[in-house]
Amino acid sequence: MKIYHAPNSRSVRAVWLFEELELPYELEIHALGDPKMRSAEYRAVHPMGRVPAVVDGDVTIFESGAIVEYILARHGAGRLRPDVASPSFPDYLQWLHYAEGMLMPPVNIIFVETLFLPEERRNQTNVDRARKLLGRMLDAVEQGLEGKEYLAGEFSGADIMTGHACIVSARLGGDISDKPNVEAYIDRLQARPALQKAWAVK
Ligand SMILES: N[C@@H](CCC(=O)N[C@@H](CS)C(=O)NCC(=O)O)C(=O)O
Repeated sequence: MKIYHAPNSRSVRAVWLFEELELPYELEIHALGDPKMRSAEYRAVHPMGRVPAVVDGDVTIFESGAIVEYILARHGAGRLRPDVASPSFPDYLQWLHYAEGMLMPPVNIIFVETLFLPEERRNQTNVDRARKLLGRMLDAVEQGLEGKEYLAGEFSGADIMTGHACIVSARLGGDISDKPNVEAYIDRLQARPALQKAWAVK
């Protein structure tokens, strides 16, 4: 299988997933902002010219959450997701989708307003509002982790999605000083060899 990846982007989630599952993969590495990501050739893989995308034989799939669900369903052999009948299955699904649904929208605003835009076009009001919202979104993760090491009990695809979003949130100045569960969770995830390998791909 092939992963379309850009270092320090959401495609770390796909590489992390393959590493956790010890599945073989080849990489096509892009640099964020490289015009090649908007080429007709790459848009045939991902119509928005983004990462991650995965090619598996005649299947091409994009959206990190969909990639996690697809790989676990077709190649996971029951690993990294609870059985549908398990009491933790709803938690698994909920937290798998929480990353892109709730955490990443304010993270995107903070990224654009603090790093992407030239200084003269940045708007501090938008940053402050997004950081406040992100804090509230992370409160739910704090509660979701109460009494647990991982969001669905055992480590799962939900942690690859929402765990990665928590790490990025903290890096972009989301305040986790009042969120000890999230802080410890981030440390626990960062200690996983599979994530360390995924961060190291350049
Ligand atoms: N919801 C999508 C977001 C994909 C996305 O926006 N990826 C960013 C990297 S984090 C990207 O490829 N940006 C390149 C660009 O906009 O040119 C997912 O989870 O896969």
